[in-house]
Amino acid sequence: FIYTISILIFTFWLLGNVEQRTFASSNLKFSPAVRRVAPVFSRASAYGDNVAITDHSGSHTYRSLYKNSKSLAGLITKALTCQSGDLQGKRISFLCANDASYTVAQWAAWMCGGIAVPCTKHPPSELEYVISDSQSELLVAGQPFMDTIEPLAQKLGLPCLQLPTTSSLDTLQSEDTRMLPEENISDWAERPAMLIYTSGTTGRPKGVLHTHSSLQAMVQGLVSEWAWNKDDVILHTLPLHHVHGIVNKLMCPLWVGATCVMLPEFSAQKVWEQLISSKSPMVNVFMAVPTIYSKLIEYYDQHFTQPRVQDFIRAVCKERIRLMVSGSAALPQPVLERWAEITGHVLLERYGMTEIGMALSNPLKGPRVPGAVGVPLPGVEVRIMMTNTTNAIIAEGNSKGTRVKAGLEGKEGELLVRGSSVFQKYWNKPQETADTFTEDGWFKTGDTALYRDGVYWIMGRTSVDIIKSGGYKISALDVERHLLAHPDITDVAVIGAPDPTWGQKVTAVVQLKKGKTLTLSQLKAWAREHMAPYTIPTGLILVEDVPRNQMGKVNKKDLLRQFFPTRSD
Ligand code: MLC
Ligand code: AMP
Repeated sequence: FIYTISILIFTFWLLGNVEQRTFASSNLKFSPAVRRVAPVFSRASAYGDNVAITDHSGSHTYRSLYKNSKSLAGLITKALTCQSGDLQGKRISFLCANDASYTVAQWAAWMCGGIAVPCTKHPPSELEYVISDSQSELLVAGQPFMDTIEPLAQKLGLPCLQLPTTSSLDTLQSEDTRMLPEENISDWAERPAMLIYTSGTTGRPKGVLHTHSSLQAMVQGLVSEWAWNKDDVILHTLPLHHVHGIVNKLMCPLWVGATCVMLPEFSAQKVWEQLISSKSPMVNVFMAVPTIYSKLIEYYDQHFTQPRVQDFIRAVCKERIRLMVSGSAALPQPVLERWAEITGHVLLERYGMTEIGMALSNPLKGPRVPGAVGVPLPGVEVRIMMTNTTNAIIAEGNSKGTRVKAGLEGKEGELLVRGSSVFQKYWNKPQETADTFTEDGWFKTGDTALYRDGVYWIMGRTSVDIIKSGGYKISALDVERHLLAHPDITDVAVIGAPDPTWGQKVTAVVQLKKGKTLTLSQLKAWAREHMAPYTIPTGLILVEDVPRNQMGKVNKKDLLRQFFPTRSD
């Protein structure tokens, strides 16, 4: 008996202490607990009159968000003349400001069983692409966007619903909400929930389909690791068409009954005002992309020059704020260090992606290693694979630990991810979906990573054609496609020039038609009509010839070395 107990204890010890052990042939297995899956709105009744969101129009309780979403859901099912009320799988595109109306539209889409497709203020041609590619059946326009959405709805022959102003969401009335399926749906887990558009290396943006199950896995992983609770108040300043803004900063607080203070857009001044304001609700959680922290530091250095003010800011941030997170792009060490000086907070850096939610995170408690992204979140398995033909596994781990193959310690490879937060598929793109998974179900992130000193490090993208600027992922090839439509451009190569504030700067190396001239401001003015704002080049280099090899390919690494020698090498 003692012998058996000893074997059991030893086995548990081995499972719990897999750090840095040599590879055995079997995989590390992670079996997540069986979860009951239900959308975030189903928890609203438990939080009743707690404030869910404050925005420019005032406060919105959980009760009012729920009621108004239900009314909108009733209007949606009526507009789509759906007898059963269950719009299972139908896509509903919505364009709302960063305020309570966004959540009402999102919850309404889910209450009628549909798929929420969040849109953002892009030029009409780009918006039309998302609406058409997702085959949306109905459009919802928040107050300021009816003029943008209505013409598209007419062009595409789609019904369109207009929301009242955010301060009068309570006036939303639906004749009959009894038909709504939300209370009768029992199969939420595998139901598709949201399509988020993201850039790939090639082609136009792809719709990443998440189910209610994968969304809930993302939310629950973060709620438990970062100790979200109902007393939290988060300041929200991010766009609402990407997982960072949608899941980490909006769904997580609403999941636990906390409060989300929403700013209409990022403004360094407004963020500082909110962070140090003593008006209730007082912010105690903040999350942003590195560019935002850079911009906040810049504002601080310009405006808060008096030592007494600086002491006050540091004291308030230290005392009131419990968590400050950075992600979506690599956090430069000078930013981390300066932020710690200013606020007393060592930013918690984590790593994620539209297709997988958050995968790796530094700890809430315990040492945060500058430049590293920590270890896998609960429910997430990761691998680092050699990218040469051997396809050898360098390291493999989960939240309990990581094993490294002997002799390959510290080697770089492609990061692969598996787990319940991974997306289901790219919308209508079976080949791309198949190509991005290994045969045994690992998602290939396209990021280069290594495992050293007990933590993971992201070393950059495998492809030079993916640019990260301000936390946005941008396809260089998609930008080139747009720029080639410019009447004076004959050839172009787009590269991501290193930039201390933005991470990378979208830079166009352009060959013009004979006798033509082009300035950066002219190019920007032209591009505003056609391109999403953050994809517009902020650097322009005119060349006689875009250098191409015999295969007609541009060597972008060479171009980067040629034009940005000190910074890219
Ligand atoms: C833009 N500008 C640049 C530049 N990029 N100038 C120099 N170099 C660059 N790289 C210029 C613009 O042309 C414009 O000039 C001016 O700067 C302001 O640009 P803006 O875009 O209007 O800036 P701002 O509104 O201040 O927005 C910055 C930002 C925004 C950081 C707040 O980019 C943002 O919200 N980023 C977050 C993206 C995000 O949520 N990503 C998460 C993806 S999910 P002009 O002359 O035109 O005025 C994901 C997974 C995960 O990644 O892990 O989270
Ligand atoms: P997106 O496709 O917009 O969701 O962007 C995901 C990409 O952002 C990842 O594949 C990484 O390249 C990058 N990323 C996210 N977080 C980090 C981080 N902490 N450090 C470095 N890169 C990051």
